[in-house]
Amino acid sequence: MKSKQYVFLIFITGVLLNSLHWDTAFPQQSPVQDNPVLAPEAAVSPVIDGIGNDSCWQNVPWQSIAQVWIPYGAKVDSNDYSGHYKVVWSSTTNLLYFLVEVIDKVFVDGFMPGVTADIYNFDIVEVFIDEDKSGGLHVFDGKDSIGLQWGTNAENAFAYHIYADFPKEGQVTTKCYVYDLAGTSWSDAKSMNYTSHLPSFALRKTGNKAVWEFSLIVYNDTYEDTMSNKDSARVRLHAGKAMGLSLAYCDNDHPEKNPKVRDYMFGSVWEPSPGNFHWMNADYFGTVKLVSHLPSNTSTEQHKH
Ligand SMILES: [Ca+2]
Ligand SMILES: [Ca+2]
Ligand SMILES: [Ca+2]
Ligand SMILES: [Ca+2]
Repeated sequence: MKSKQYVFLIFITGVLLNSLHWDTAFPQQSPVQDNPVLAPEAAVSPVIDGIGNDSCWQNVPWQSIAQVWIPYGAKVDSNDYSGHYKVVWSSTTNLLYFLVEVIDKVFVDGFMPGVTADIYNFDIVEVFIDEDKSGGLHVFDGKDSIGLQWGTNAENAFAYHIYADFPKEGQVTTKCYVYDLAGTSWSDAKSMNYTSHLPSFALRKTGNKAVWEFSLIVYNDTYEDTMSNKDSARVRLHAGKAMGLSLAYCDNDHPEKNPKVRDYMFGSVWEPSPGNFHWMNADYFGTVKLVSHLPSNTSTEQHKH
């Protein structure tokens, strides 16, 4: 009995020392989004104007976009970048709605498809969604070894890269360009224009704060851009539905440099080193669960910012 107690004491001491060591090694753990993120139903859909004063956004907790995926684990000053988001849904419109708020020292735009550097080298928001939460690779409709390395269905999950020119101070833009990669291999890689997947969009800039407000159609993995009836791949949203979901922000603070190269990529969930796996693999996505209402004990504080 005594020796058992002794072993237990050793064990507990080990656990405590280990946790102390953990805190020392990672003194300021960056927050992650809730697991799962609970998305309440919007009784009234938001007005898409880049202002988060709609009733549906009230009392919905912010979800942090604070993990540094590129360069992995880098320390970043909060006035260089900080960002967070909210998500709700509507059974009436059958859409998801996002509100994304970012503080960024310098906003960099000027992206032109096929002309400038790739879209992720500009200040953009990314939404990663895996409708059936299957996880897995989602780069190409690959066969054989390509399929093993890059996936057998590019639409297994979507990596929406959402670009818009920044409007003038205090102004709003409703024009965006949404991109993801598809095709059967790198030699056949296609730049898909998925702008139509966001039926409404607004980006407003005030000082060093930018607010994105937009709706998103949810498609399942049978989606093909060549479909004559894309609605056949559209998912009916309902309370209780769980999906893979993460958000990210690519940050470039150097408008003078050409070609553009992003400084950082931030994500809403943890990724293992060396980071930046979401564009390839839905295994790393977080989870959103659609609910009718948030539980009444949900904090309305911005507890993670
Ligand atoms: Ca609004
Ligand atoms: Ca920045
Ligand atoms: Ca999937
Ligand atoms: Ca920036």
